[in-house]
Amino acid sequence: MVDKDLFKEAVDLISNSNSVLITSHTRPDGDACGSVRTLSLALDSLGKKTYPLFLSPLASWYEFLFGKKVPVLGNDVAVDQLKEQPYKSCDLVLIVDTNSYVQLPQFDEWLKQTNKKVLVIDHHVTGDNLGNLELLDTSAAAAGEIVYDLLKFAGWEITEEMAEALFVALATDSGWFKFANADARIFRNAADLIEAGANPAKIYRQLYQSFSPERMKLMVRMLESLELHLDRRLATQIIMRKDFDETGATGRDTEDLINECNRIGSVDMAALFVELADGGFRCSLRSKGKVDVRKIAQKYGGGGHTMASGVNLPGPLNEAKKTILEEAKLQLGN
Ligand SMILES: [Mn+2]
Repeated sequence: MVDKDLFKEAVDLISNSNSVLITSHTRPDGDACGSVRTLSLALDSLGKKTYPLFLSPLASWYEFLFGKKVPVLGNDVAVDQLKEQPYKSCDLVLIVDTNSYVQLPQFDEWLKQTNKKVLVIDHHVTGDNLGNLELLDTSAAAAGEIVYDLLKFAGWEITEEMAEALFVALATDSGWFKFANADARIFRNAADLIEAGANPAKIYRQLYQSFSPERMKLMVRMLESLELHLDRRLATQIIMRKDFDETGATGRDTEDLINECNRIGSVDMAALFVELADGGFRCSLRSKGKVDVRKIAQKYGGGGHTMASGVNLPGPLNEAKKTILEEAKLQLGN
């Protein structure tokens, strides 16, 4: 739990602000989307002007959370436009579900030179201390849990819409309440949110039964690339640019696909390599507990959690794979 004094400071900071820019990490996941949505709604109802902004497009299955499209930096808003209205008059920047520059591509340039107040709400162990004030709780399974704690502390009304968005944050960051972070606290919070109006069956359908055919085809490609190493304890999978071209899927369609091969019993660690436009690879890492994938990601400039991390590696593919294989070997032995 975040210290009560810090919650008080955060409530004061928000209360004293008029216009708030709200953002989260690139490749926004359910926690990022649910937390940004909830904070926007909460601050709207306090009479604040809110400007949610994403740093890359969100996956289609999170769109139902938002009444209207949230602008994406680089697509709808150029970085230079952050110096203009309406962003110019924002007197608070709220960053949720990350505290790292590397997770805020392009936005970081602006952030480094702005003198606006910054409030960070995050549950990651690693961070660059981006905030003037930071609500950090590494025991929270999702940043949405800290947002929920803040709303309860402040006594702000939690509407049905907010309960739904928070439920999405909790459910997705815990793999629908099945990862190791699914503790009693998250189940209690989830129960509260259901009582506040969140509908789990409806949300499940929106999140997990709404694939596009293109995404399904991309998943097939990925599964075909499956290789097992280190006595079948490390699984690697690959998605190349041509897989996107030939299936019609886009980058945002890769979210969550990494978790598929963790269904194999012998697998302790999984790595998914997604080829980037510059020839490098976005490498997502998952562990079932024996490997600390954050250590690996951090060593190469990435970050995340013990059991779920990500890092960008230079190409070619063989070199990127070799790097991960060597690191996995160090921790798994063999
Ligand atoms: Mn999160």
